Amino acid sequence: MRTKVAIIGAGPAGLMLGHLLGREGIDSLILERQSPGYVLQRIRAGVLEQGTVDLLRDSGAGARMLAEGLPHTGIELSFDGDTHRIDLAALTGRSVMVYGQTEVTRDLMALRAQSGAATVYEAADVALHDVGGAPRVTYVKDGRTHELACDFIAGCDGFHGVSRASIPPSALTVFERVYPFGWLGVLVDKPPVADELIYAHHARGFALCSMRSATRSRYYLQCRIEESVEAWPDDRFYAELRRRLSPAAAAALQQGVSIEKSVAPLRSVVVEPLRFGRLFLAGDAAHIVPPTGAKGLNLAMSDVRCLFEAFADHYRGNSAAGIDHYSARVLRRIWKAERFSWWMTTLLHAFPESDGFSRRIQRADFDYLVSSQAAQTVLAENYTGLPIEG
Ligand code: RFL
Ligand code: PHB
Repeated sequence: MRTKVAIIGAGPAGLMLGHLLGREGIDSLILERQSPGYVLQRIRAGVLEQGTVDLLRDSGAGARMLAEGLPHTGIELSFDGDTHRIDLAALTGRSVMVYGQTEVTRDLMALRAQSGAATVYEAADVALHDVGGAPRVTYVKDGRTHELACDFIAGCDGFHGVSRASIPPSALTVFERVYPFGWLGVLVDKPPVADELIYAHHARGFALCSMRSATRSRYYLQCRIEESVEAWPDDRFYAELRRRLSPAAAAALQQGVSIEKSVAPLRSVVVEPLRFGRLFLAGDAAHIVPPTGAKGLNLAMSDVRCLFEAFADHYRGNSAAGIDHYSARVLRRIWKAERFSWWMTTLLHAFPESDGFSRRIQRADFDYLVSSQAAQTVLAENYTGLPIEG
């Protein structure tokens, strides 16, 4: 078997790359370890930047998002109960779209099935070979070993995938920050507490009120890394959430029976460079951001847009420039998103080791933000998404 681009992973990064390549007539094969059902039941991100919305729409993958997604022109920040709205649209002329990662994935899966391009689900033991020369990928499907020869491999297989692990450690530098807490998330079929997202700092820890639709809410609480969901029955979760919100938001909160509950650790990771021979890393395979800035899914999308442009340049004009510059080009933007996600996390969370000095600096950061249009513009520009340069 042979394809031009072997894509490892059918998350949003892999599916979007396959979609963009297919529109350009460049064939690809996607290898995914899990089943389609498993991929679709993972509850993850919920906010799409303007650039992600534009990419989905302009590539013909945005119809349902445009019909069913919720455009948001602002977010609310709350600090020890004091609230302030950041008017994203007035500050930047840009907005965001609330549309779940699950739905983006479902739409891209449907387009790929329609296009006839191949995706092998439940591909076990995926292994990359001869990445520096004539790359091949082997995998086991239905008990048989298959081999796929290709021009390039796109490692879109997330943080625990095989692609990054196939690069010799001596060829990669890993930059990492682990935060001393996680997020406990709940999905519930109740209307959201407010029309817009609420990011709340409280001495007891961060809280986020998000949503998936007018009838489905997504709530998060900062928790210990090793927290177990069993320790958080719904009554305890909602009581804690109410304590961390402003009185008005707490009063509007509708409690329901959670349909999903999970704990995710928070960390910042970037590996450099994002290329090893003919293997390219994109999305969570290349970097992790803490979810506070809502950047993970959006970075995956901007990475694959750049990777697609690099491959398209190569196949159209035999120019290697795009491929040679991919890593440096996307890393500049990745680091800006890392900085923003780290800053939002630092502003809004309660750090176990923090003393009176750092708590007052945090409060001053919030007070400065609400009093300065310049500071709010910085937040709004980053939240709605920075341009792709180069
Ligand atoms: P994904 O979505 O992890 O997809 C990678 C795919 O690769 C497959 N895979 C393999 N396939 C073949 N062979 C192997 N050896 C393989 N190993 C893995 C996996 O099964 C999977 O289908 O990465 P991608 O496409 O780069 O997309 C990135 C986003 O998913 C991610 O950045 C965000 O979801 C991060 N994230 C969140 N971001 C937000 O902005 N807001 C959130 O609320 C939010 N919640 C989350 C998250 C990530 C989580 N993870 C990774 C555990 C919650 C969680 C739990
Ligand atoms: C979500 O809805 O899951 C969500 C929204 C905003 C974030 C993180 C997660 O910053």
